[in-house]
Formats: sequence, C-alpha cells, structure tokens
Amino acid sequence: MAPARRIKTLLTVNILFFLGIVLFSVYCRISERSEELVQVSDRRHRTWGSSQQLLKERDNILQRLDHLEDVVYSQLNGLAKPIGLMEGPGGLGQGGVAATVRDDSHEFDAKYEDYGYNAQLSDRISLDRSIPDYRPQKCKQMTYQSNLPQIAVVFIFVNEALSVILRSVHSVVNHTPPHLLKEVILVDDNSDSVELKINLDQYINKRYPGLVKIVRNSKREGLIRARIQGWKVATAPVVGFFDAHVEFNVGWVQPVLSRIKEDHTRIILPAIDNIKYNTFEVQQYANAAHGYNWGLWCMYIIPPQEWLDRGDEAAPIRTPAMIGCSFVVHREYFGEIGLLDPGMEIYGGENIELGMRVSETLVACSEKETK
Ligand SMILES: [Mn+2]
Repeated sequence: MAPARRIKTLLTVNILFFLGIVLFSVYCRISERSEELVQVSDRRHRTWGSSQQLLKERDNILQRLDHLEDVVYSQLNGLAKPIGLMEGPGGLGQGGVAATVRDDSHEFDAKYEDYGYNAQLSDRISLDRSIPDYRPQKCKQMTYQSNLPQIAVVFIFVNEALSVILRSVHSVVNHTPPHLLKEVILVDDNSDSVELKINLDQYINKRYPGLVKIVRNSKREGLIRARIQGWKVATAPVVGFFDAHVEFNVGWVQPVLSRIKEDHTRIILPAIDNIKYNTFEVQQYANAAHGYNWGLWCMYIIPPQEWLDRGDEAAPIRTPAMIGCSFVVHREYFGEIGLLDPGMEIYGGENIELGMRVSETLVACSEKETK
C-alpha cells in the first residue's frame, strides 16, 4: 500500500502545484487587466474632462452671444425709448385684444380729439404687437412663387400720431419677406407737429437706414397729390398705397404680388379688418366688395353672385369701386393710365374714379387692418 500512497501524495502535490501556477497566472492577468482598466478609465476621464471644457467654452460663447443679442436689442429698443414708445413682443394690446388705459387728464382728451383715436393708448402699445390672423383657412395653406416682383409701400399722413405711423412701418417690415420689400416711403403732407419732424426722422434713419424714406411736402397738398408724390419716389416695380394707420398681417403681400405678376393691369385691394379707435382691438370684417351709392359715396357691398357660387372664400373678388387707403398697383402701369387725378383735393372721389378706369380685384387672402 505504501507505494500507492506515495503516488497519491505525489499526484496531490502535482495537482496543487499545477493549480498554483494556474492561479498565479490568473492573478497576473487580472492585475495587468486592472492596470489597463485604470489607464482606460484615466483616458476616459481625461476625454470627459476635455469635453467638459468644450461644453464650458460653448456655454461661454452662447453667453457672449446672448449678451450681444441683449446689447443689440437694447440698442434697437433704446431707439423707441427716448421718444416714449415701446418695441418688441408683448404688452398692452398684444394679439389685437382690446387695451385700456386709465387716464382722464386733459392731455388725454386733447389727443383723442386731435387724432380721432386714442393716441395716448397707442403710445403704450408695442410697435411690434401681434394681431390675429383672420384670413380664410384656405389662404393659410396657399403657396406662392418665390420670384415675385418687389414692392414699395407708400404711407401718406398729415398730423397722425407718431406711434401709429411707426406701428404701420414696423408691421409692414415685420410681415413682408425682406426680399420682396424694396422700400417704405413716408409722405408727410406738411404736418404741424414737431415730433413728426425731428423724432420721426431720427428714429427712422437709425432703425431702418436705407429702407424707409421720408418725403415732405412744403405745403399741404391733400391725400391725392401726396400719394402721387410717393409714387414719384418709388423705384420698385409694384407700389402699394396705404394710410399710415394700418397694421399688416402675415402673408399679406404674396397673393397681391402674384395677381399683379399674372396681369400687370390689375389693381389689387388687400382685404381690410378694423382696428377700434378707442381700444385698438382688431375686429374681423366679412369679405366684401367695394361699391357706391347714387350719391357716389363708397360702401361695402355683397360680393358678386359668381364669387358666391364658387364657394371658395380664398378666391379674389372682382369689385366695381376701390378703396383709396389700401391698394396696390404696377408702378409703370399706374403711370400709363394717368395715376390718380391730381386735380382732386380731398378724400372720396378717387376710389370711384380710378375704379371706372381699370379692371380690378380684391384679394381676400391678403389681410391688413385699418382704423
Ligand atoms: Mn384710413
């Protein structure tokens, strides 16, 4: 039995020795691996560290851009502040809802009387306020060519409130694609107010250099010759004539320019809603054509039967008369047909006279507001 026990002992020793070697090599491998792991995790840590740094740098750049944006905004906003007005989104009258201001001072009453609307309230409503989009639903889905002709927008005024004029300018700039708006022309028909001279000039020259031009009549010419004055200064192929108390809405210009591009002998009347004179609330007006009564006084009329039969509220409406405070025409064509009659002194005849000379269209898809 003794040799068998010896063999057994030797075998056990061998196995233990073998196991020892295996365990030792496993131990070595594990320690190597853990060193590698340490290195890898170090590397990872370092990469993480550098990406942290990148993030920090990016944050710094973003912060600087934010700061720059603030500076630019306050510079721009600062332009309206010295003249007591407000720019930017939000505030009173935002979204075209009724605004009120509690003030029964004499100044308040005087301004009401001077302008026929609540000018003091207007001064407190942002020049960039939003208004509701009352266009027919279908108009919002329509698409237009991108290579439409450019437009010059002419605003005529006499003794209008500065904030109302500037809101007209802001809203047309805000709601017209820049590549389609060649210029805005303000024709001052010899206003008396000082703020419409110095403040308006300074503000416009800083805020819209090169885009907005101011033309001043040295004597009161009346609205017809004031519009002709604007037409003479315009250089864009299409000219739009508006009172300086309007607010334009999104997508107003594309349908107008498309119709004129198709046929340059059309005069287009953008559809109109109402801005209430006392609260500046924007009220929707139904689609209508423009007509006149036996006294040649203008009036809204029901659209023609053929338009009603079509059942398409986004379709343009043919109309026998026009409206003087909102029409767009091809510049050269307007010259060819003899413009507006410069012998006219005041409001009320041009809308019928011009309507008789041309075939025209009202575009329901083009929305803007007036008081
Ligand atoms: Mn008007």
